[in-house]
Amino acid sequence: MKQLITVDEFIIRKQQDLPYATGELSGLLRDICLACKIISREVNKAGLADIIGLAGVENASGETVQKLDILADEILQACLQNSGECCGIASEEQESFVAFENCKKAKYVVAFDPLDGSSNIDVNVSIGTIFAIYRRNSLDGPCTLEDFLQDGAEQVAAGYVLYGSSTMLVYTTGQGVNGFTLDPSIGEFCLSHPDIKIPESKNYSVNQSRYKTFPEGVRRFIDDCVEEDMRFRYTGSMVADVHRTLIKGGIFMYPSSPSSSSGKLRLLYECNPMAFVIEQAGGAATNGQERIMELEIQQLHQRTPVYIGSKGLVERLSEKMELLPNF
Ligand code: P6P
Repeated sequence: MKQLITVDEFIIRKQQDLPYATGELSGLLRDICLACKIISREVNKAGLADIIGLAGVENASGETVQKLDILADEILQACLQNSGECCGIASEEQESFVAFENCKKAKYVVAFDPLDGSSNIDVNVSIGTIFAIYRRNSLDGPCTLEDFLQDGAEQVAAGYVLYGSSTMLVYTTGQGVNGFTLDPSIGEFCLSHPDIKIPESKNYSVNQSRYKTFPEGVRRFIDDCVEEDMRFRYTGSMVADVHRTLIKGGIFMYPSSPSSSSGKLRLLYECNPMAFVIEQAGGAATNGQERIMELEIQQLHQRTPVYIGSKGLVERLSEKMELLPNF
């Protein structure tokens, strides 16, 4: 039988490789895993319980919120507040950040999208949780907004949990990318994809229905993808589309448009964490001109165009955009 390594064991082994590690980050990662195991249980029974469907309220981005979004947000906030290693959180589902009065001295803040792709919930398409962990910059006392407005390059850890045909955790602490599959029979994330590297391959993923609204460079790049018979896949769930891009290779794109010059996806809790994972797997992530993880962030829910995936395709896309005018 293949050796079974749980994420807890993996984190402890990795921590032993980091002499300066004092265990707080490891503890925080384990608490995020606990929250996502609970969310996975709720997502997997959603079709059975009367918690599916719209909650009738709007989130900070003005999008109609599904009940599971609220539940996932509450579960993550509760687990992080109880962890003792987190002094505050920022969530897609909450207008402002939340400072944990009971953890004023904790070293880390966490930003997350509790349930990304929620428009897919009632059609049973994969959805996911995305998280980013930063060291706080503020001194002891309640965390501040500036603790969350750090460049993506300052992330100490980031990753996602995909609630798909199986529930999978993928994360990085800056020493490569590893994937863990949840074994529901023992309630453990088990190492299934060690040291993931993104291949170069001819796949592209974009909401083709918005083709006419894309910058000219993006349209020319897509024309080349079609001309070269590249495989096209798009689910409308960022975690599922980026995870497939990580495993199979290719490029995921959410461009700007005349109606949204910054695109749709959020820098803090969607694009930066995904960029950290993809770069650590050997890929690239840009907004068409600049590296995602070097973009200046001024608001919690700030949006950015994003082009992320295999380095070769991201570079080809960026060259097209440099040569051709944008909006
Ligand atoms: P569109 C889901 O609502 C989401 O935030 C991402 O998960 C996904 O990539 C994107 O929006 C899909 O947006 O405009 O293609 O439906």
